[in-house]
Amino acid sequence: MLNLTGKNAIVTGIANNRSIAWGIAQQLHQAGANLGITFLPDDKGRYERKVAELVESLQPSIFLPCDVQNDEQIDATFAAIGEKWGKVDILIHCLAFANKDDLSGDFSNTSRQGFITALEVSTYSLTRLAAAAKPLMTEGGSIVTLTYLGGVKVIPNYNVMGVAKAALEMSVRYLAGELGPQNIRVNAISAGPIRTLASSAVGGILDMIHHVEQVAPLRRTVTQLEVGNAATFLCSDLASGITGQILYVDAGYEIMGM
Ligand code: NAD
Ligand code: 0WE
Repeated sequence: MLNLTGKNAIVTGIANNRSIAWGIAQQLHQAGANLGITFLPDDKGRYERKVAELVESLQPSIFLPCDVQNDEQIDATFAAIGEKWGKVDILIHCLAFANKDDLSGDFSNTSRQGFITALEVSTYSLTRLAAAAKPLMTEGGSIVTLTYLGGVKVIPNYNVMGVAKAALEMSVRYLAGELGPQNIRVNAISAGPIRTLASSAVGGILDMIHHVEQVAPLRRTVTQLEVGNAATFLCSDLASGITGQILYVDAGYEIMGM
C-alpha cells in the first residue's frame, strides 16, 4: 500500500548520519522513491564529500548544492532538476539555522540580524523552495517540513527558533491553501528532541531528552527512522486527504500537561 515507485523526491538537510533528513531519505528510498539530494556547500567541499559518501547506498539520481540563502543557487538547482526529471512529486524541507548566541540567554536580547537570519534560513526557505518546486509538481505533490514544539510553547533557550517555527507552521497552512487546488499537499512533522548535529550543539539537550524519556506516554524519545516513516506516509497516497497539518511524532509528549 505504501508505494512511492515512480515518485521523484527532493530531500534537503542531510549533514551526516544523524540528520533527520537522512532518516527520511532512507525510508523514502525503501518505499521505492527516486531521490534527489541537496546539500549545503562549504568552501572546502567537505560537506559535499561526506554527504556524497553517505547517500551513495541510496543511489540518488540528483546530487546538487542548495544554500537556501542563495537565490541563484536555488534557481540553478531546480532548473537542473526540471531538466533531468521533468516533474517533482515530493519535497522534504529539513533544515534550520540560528546563530548559536541566540539559542541561550534572554530572548529579548536577540539581535536584529540574528532574528532575520533565523527566519530567513529556517522559515522563508520553505516558501522559497515551494515556489521553485511548484511549476515542477505537475502531477500534484507532497511537501513536508520539520518543526518543533518550541514553535507552540515556550521551551527554555529555543528562543528565536521558536518564533521561526511558529511562522513556519503558519507558512505550512498558507502554502497548503494556495497549492491545494493543484493537488499539492503541504504538512509538517513536529518531532520530539533527537540527538543530531544541530541539537548536539545546544547546551542541555541530553537533560531535555532524559525529561522526555520520563514524561512522554511512550517513555522514550523518537528516532530519525520513525520521523522518516511518518514523512513517507505523508508523501504517500495513504495521506491523500491530509494537508495543512502538523503531525506530532514525539512519543506523545505534546499531550501532557503535567
Ligand atoms: P542537522 O544539523 O542534521 O540538519 C540541519 C540541516 O540544515 C543541515 O543539513 C544543514 O546543512 C542545513 N542547513 C543549515 N543552513 C542551511 C542553508 N543556508 N541552506 C541549506 N541547508 C542549510 O539537524 P536536524 O536536527 O536533523 O534538523 C533538521 C530539521 O529538523 C530542522 O528543521 C530542525 O529544526 C528540525 N527538528 C529537529 C529536532 C531535533 O531535536 N533534532 C526536533 C524537531 C525538529
Ligand atoms: O530545531 C532544532 C535545532 C535548531 C538549531 C540548532 C543550532 C545549534 C548550532 C538551529 N541553529 C543552530 N545553530 C547552531 O549554531 N531543534 C528542535 C533541536 C533543539 O535545539 C534547541 C532545543 C532543541 C530540542 C535549542 C534550545 C533548546 C532546545
